[in-house]
Amino acid sequence: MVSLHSDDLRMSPPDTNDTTETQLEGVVTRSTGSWYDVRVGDQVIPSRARGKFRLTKQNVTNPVAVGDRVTIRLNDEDNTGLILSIHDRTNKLSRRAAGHRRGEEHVMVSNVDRAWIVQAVKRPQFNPAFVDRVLVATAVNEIPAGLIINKIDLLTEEERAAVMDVHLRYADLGYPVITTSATENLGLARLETELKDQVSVITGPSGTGKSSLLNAIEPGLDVETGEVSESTRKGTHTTTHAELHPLSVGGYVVDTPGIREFGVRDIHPKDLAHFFPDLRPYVNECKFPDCTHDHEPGCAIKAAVDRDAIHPARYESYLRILDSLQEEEEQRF
Ligand SMILES: Nc1nc2c(ncn2[C@@H]2O[C@H](COP(=O)(O)OP(=O)(O)OP(=O)(O)O)[C@@H](O)[C@H]2O)c(=O)[nH]1
Ligand SMILES: [Mg+2]
Ligand SMILES: [Zn+2]
Repeated sequence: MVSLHSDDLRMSPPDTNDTTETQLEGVVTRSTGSWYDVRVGDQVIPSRARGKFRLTKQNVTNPVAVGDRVTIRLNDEDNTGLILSIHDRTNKLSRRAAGHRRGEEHVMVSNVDRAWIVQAVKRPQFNPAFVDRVLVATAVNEIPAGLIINKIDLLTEEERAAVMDVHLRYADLGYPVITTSATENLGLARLETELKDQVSVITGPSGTGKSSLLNAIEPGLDVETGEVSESTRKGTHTTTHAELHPLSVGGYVVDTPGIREFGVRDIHPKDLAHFFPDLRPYVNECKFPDCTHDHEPGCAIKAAVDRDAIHPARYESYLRILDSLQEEEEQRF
């Protein structure tokens, strides 16, 4: 029980008919926009958020994110909660919002130990630019990241070399890479070992098999999965909300909705190369100290690309992200 005169309570909406109040601490496991599932012990308490969160965080589409630790006030009558405060986050994974709130920050998840990027070998087509954008976003937030290459059962002999190339490209950069098939039960023991006792988030384009992988290692979850369209070879956006699931081996995984394009934000263009571990070693060797590694003469990064010390696809990703960040800068000033 908490005194009605505490600062926190004075700021909350007036309650006329209750005299006793229970405050509880929990973790947000699911958010639908206006309601949040908050897990407190073994219980899940549907909760709303205080209006002040929306008012104070104007550039964020979602002031409360899955993974947040929160204090709620329990309404004893209907067993719902009101989120009073969000505890400090250890980290967060954010991207640029799309649609009508374009450019704003969308916090996908907070307080995670590792982020896994899922790509399919095909259906949908492997997208290295997507991988590189998520790797930048995780590097900015100091979240360790790894790559899952799923649907390896679909690989033909001729396609194997190209997948090996991608595998080595990221493994050489120091990222853990796991090849899996959710349907043929390949690589799942390794995946389970990596997820054990960690709080992980799984992200990637729609249809790559994020939810299928979760069901394969934890059948009891019975998460909904959907078909990949025959005509577009893309997923059909089956998972609509991020949700934190417990694993019986220990730990938690956050399944997230498929993303069309992972937009990077909040990086000054001149800092971008620091978040590419393969570009970073050269940044101080360029002729101009403010080199953007794009068009400038005497660029050490371009020289490294020319002698194959940097993979051209990675440099291409760098240039595309640089472009989007410069565009964002121009709009801001
Ligand atoms: N052949 C094959 N198909 C797979 C594999 N994993 C998933 N699929 C299929 O791919 C389709 C999409 O799977 P989902 O798990 O719904 O994909 P998702 O990434 O969760 O998609 P969203 O929720 O829309 O973001 C389903 O038809 C799955 O059966 C795999 O390893 N091999
Ligand atoms: Mg899904
Ligand atoms: Zn340069």
